[in-house]
Amino acid sequence: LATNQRDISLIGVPLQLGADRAGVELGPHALRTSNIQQRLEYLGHRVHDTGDIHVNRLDPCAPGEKLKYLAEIARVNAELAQRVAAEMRRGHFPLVIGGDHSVAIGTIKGVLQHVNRLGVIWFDAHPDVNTEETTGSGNIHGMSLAVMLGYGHKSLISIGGEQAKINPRNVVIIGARSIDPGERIFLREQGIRVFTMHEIDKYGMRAVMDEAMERVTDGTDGVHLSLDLDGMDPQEAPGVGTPVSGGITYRESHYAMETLYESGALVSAEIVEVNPMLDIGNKTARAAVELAGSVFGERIL
Ligand code: 4U7
Ligand code: MN
Ligand code: MN
Ligand code: MN
Repeated sequence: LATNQRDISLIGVPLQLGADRAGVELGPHALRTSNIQQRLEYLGHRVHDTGDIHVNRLDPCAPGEKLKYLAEIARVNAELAQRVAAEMRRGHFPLVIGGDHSVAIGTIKGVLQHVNRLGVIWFDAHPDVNTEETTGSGNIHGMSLAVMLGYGHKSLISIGGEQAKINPRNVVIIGARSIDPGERIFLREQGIRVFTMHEIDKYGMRAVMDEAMERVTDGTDGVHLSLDLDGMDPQEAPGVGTPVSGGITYRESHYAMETLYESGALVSAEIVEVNPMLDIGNKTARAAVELAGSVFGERIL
């Protein structure tokens, strides 16, 4: 059992407007019915399920739009940032369950109200650093990390104040294998450390996590985990909207989560992009809950 018991606040965000495929809005429900609360309570934590943030249903937006559903995504994330900040104010660990990856904007903006210098682990097949200028899809879930670095539409970067952003030195991306041309330039300009699948193959997850933890804890006051399930291999996590072959294995994923727990530096997390409508036998939701267990101290022995 975990010795370091926490108050964990679950915040559901059934948001799909940032992504193309329907179904990711059912992610919070799938994680709850896969017993995320019970799993964390079994480890000795107190879990407070604060319910879901309301998301409005909208008519399809115009084709070719470069920031699809911007207004509602900004509204939901502004509310999420307030909820996250309020949970941290009462000493709780915010665990946000999505929803598409645009919810990272609200989570991190909320965390930044409490933690000035925040390190970020971005576990993902994609770096999510597109902007209005570089995006091909117009989907905001492919832009959330850029927003956290201060690049993007005003209505997103202004949530929680424009000064609330992260330092590219303290961001690492783990598992990247689908990077758009504009994103490649952005990552290079920002000097962000990207551990592609090539690095994971070459050095192994242990060495990757050693360097990753060093970077995200260097001069920071806490670390945020942004866990996009498409970082895992689609054979082990098929229920995602933008699957990319050749991903992180089940065991490598757990090793990474276990390392985060052991660091004691984690202050917040989100689990995103689980799409039950594309899942096979609830495999992805189950993997997400099992990874959450490892993040909060679950061990084999
Ligand atoms: B996710 C993409 F073009 N880069 O911008 C885009 F490949 O949160 C995918 O990581 C974004 O799942 C994927 O639409 C966003 C695409
Ligand atoms: Mn409490
Ligand atoms: Mn993502
Ligand atoms: Mn992704």
